[in-house]
Amino acid sequence: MHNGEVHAAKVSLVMLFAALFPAAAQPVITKVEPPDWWAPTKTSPIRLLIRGANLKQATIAVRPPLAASNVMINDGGTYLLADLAVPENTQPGDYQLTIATGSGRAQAPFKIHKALSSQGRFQGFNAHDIIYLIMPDRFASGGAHSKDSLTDRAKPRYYHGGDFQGIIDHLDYLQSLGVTALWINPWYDNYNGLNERETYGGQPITDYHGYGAVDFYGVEEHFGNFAKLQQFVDQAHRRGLKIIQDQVANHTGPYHSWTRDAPKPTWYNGTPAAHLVNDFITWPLMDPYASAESKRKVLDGWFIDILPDMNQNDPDVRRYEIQNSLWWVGRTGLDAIRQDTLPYAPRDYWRDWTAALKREFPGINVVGEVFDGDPAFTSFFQGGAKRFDGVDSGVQSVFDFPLYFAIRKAFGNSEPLRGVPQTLAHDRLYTHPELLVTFLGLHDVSRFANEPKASVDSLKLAFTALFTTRGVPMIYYGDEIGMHGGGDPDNRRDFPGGWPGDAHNAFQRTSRTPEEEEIFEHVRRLIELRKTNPALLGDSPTRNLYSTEQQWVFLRASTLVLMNNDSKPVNIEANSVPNGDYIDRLGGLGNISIRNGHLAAVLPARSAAVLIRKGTASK
Ligand SMILES: [Ca+2]
Ligand SMILES: [Ca+2]
Repeated sequence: MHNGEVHAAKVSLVMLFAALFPAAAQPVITKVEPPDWWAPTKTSPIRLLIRGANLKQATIAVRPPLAASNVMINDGGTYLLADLAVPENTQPGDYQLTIATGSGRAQAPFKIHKALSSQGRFQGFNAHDIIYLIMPDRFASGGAHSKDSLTDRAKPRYYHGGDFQGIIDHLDYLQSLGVTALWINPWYDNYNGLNERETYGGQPITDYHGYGAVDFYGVEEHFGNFAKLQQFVDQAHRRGLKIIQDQVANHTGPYHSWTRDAPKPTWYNGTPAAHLVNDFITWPLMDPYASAESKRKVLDGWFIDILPDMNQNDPDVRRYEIQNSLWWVGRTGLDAIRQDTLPYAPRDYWRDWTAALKREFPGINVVGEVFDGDPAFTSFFQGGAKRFDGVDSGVQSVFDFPLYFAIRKAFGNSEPLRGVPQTLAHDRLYTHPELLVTFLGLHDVSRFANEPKASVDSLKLAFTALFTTRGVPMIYYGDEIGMHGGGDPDNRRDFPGGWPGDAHNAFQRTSRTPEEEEIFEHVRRLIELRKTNPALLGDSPTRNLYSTEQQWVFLRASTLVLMNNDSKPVNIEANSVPNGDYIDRLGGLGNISIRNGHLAAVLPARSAAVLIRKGTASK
């Protein structure tokens, strides 16, 4: 390099700095979070996170009755945090934010909306509901988004084109099945490029699954936009379907802008260059003898070494995340939240989070993901009681993974059916077993149909167990037609008929295969049975009457359930059965009369009977 070149390089650098940092640089606002709010609100003040440039020594002003205070600006002058009081008497309207420094001013709109009416919104789910889980990219395409380089249905880790409109287009189908609530996998805006940080076989992927947020206030453009999301929630509500949002407080996606410039040094637990890795060793979390050190990796470590871990011990992060949860509920009217990876964030965070949700939306509730087969562990995270650490998480429900494992083993792998009642025997550990969300499968595990001993009969039997035992049953999209699929991502195949030109359409009864229709009709009847017979609802009392290796007889109030998981017919005899005439509601056994408390019946191989005592059933 000779002198002329050095000189030229110096000049261009000087010019670049002049362009980026003029002598008296005006403040710039690039993003305001939350972007708007509502009134009246019980959450005041809210904490604004404003991103921009040249914010050093800035002041912030806003028209009364809103008022800004408690300003904090990061060293780089790229973030300003401020409290914003939203008094009870605030009228809806535009409240422009003005940021001023000695070098000038910048303004950004800030809207206060009229708070949504709670009529038919913020409902929570309860023991009467039946949940249906949809991975929005994989259910149905309503054509909201034109194909791009990230969309390729031949690639299992690319976007496939499903969207909110596709779900709206199939609400009839969901109603015909009878479900009452939809859990939708995350709709946060995820990275708009190929994810080169998480690769499989050297190949980059897309974050079609939604678990890698790059904007907690954005809607993934492959699924639609915010207006379409509001339309979806409203249309679902009009049909009596509740909406459960999938939220992720533990981490962001690897491409979030905070990884390059965080609002505070303590925003994440660590940095992309220096952080712990989550070791998934969770048991110390419920151990009264555990040291803080023994829990550090699982609480602060980055998920699969890739996903930046949010630091909820920083009060500003805590408020940011709580407000973000409130914002989605308050701006869309949705009904409940499914929270990802509950054990990996501090328990006192969940306490504060659920308290804030209850304060603003008393009807809403939460189901937390605690992916563990031990009810001693899963129950530890259910709220309703203070545990040894003095914390009541306030989390109303957790997924019943222990029951899931027992059901899969018994019906999917011909292991003893006894494992199911034995798992339920641990219900004393839960504060509210009737609110546990029960399931045969979901997006993180292989499909039931791929179990070694799975058959149409065993899947139907598993569904019978799901819909006759306590809890809030959930169906993973496609399990109601017996969809196949191995581990992630094969378990996330497109629902047949969801895309224009699909060769097979399982949404339409007339075009389902006989096998699909047999399973669908069985599930539909079980849902109908549960809805019309309060004895089968999640909170109805249960009494075991008879349990052997492969047979089980139990009573749900006035309803008698018999199961045979053996490969041959068996003679079942049970005593202490309430006398009366019982109507066979599933078929296959016939009506029976019980006298002197004695039941004797022959159950065909891999079958169940649901019998309702005359004069007590149906509403
Ligand atoms: Ca995106
Ligand atoms: Ca964490």
